[in-house]
Amino acid sequence: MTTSPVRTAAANELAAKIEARKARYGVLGLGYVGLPLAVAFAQDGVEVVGFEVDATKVTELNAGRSYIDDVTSEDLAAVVKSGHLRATTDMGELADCDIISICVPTPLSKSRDPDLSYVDAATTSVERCLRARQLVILESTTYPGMTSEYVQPRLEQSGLVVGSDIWLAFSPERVDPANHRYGIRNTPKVVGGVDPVSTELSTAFYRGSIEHVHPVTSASAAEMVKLLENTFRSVNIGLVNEVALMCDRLGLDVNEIIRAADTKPFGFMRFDPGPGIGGHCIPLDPIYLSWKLRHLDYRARFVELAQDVNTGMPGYLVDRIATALNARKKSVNGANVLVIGVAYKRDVSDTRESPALEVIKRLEERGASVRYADPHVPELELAGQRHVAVTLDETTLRDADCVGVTTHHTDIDWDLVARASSLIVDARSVIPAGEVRGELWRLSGPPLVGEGVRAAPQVLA
Ligand code: SAJ
Repeated sequence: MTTSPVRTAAANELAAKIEARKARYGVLGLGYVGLPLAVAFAQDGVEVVGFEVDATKVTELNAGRSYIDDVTSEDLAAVVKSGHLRATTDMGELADCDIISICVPTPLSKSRDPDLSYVDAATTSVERCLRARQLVILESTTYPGMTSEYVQPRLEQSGLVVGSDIWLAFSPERVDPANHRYGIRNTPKVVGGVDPVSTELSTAFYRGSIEHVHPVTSASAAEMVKLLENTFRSVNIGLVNEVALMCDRLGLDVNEIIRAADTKPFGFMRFDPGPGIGGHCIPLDPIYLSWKLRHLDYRARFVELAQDVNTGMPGYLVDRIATALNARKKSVNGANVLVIGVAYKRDVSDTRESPALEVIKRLEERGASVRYADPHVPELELAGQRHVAVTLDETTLRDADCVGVTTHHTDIDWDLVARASSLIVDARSVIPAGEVRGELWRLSGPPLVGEGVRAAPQVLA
């Protein structure tokens, strides 16, 4: 690695360690972001120490048992066995790490403001062990400016100076749960330091195990990149959800419209309407942006509008279920409703912010008796009540007055659901219409009934 005149001797010392892959790496927070990161670097021979406040997770990890869907126990056990990865609850060991990535949650508080308590606790742990020649990289999604305005002053209380004694950067996580095509190594990594040397050192470090690293000019820029990415998704999902509401009033099947628009080979990117948005990112991250901008006397209108539309979808779906029942002279009150899929998206087991939970809550408030089926979520706690998933079989389906589809896992037998259900409200357009024996309602458009569907409108020659 070439030495840069801007660098201090301490920086060159760390740069040399990074180049020799001798820099000890500490990952603070071993969840869906931290664990894959720790394992990837450990697999490349970097000595990695994983830090977790949850002792149970530490025990599981050191026994080679993974609790993250995207990390196999086999991969984890191999790096634990080789001694390249070890987990601990002892934050004091951060002092021995040359590079520290902070991968802790950044949820919202009850008042829907940024909840920085996890980052605050992590920063305190780092502060207590801070020494010269350490590089700290924040990966937790946050508002633009947080790394330089909040974390940097905290670290410099030690008297160490960022940019000469220690270094500080932000690098947004880009983990897409259940995405088997893109993982840590082949997902380009954006990184921005609070100073040029911090950018150089963190870029060099990540390049050791990540194929493409994209440096930007500041930590704030890197923070904003992440928020653009997730706001882009929230707004586009909000758009198609609003198109679903429009199509309902137009008597059109929104999924037919989207499939047709998606034939356009340029200038269109498909998103699909659904029961709302869940997960730890898309529903929350854009609010970090609008919150920050409000403090700069600016209203992030698209963020707020998308939020309004997306958070309105669970209620819309419940109303559609009520309409479908009413059409059969049944009411929601007293109806047996089976909800299929409570994870926040297909093929994951995570239920955080899942819109299906809001759907269940609203159905129960309207007097329905609700059961759920989800092969990825064996049990669920809702409003202090423990719900156990039912088996998705012919009996369960036949017993339901209405089946609501909220998560379209690929390992569910949707043909069975189509054949055995008398009434389906499908928020994911996953039910094969040709198999329907009862009545199928999608998010918009007239219901499809009987043995299969009404003949699709003839496309004019
Ligand atoms: N959803 C729709 N319609 C769509 C796409 C998604 O209703 O067309 C819903 C999903 O069902 C889910 C929610 O939106 O409830 C979020 O889905 P997602 O896949 O966009 O979000 P995450 O949190 O699983 O992962 C995303 C990553 N996903 C993709 O880019 C596909 C990526 O944006 C981030 O790396 C990640 O959030 C993060 O950690 O920020």
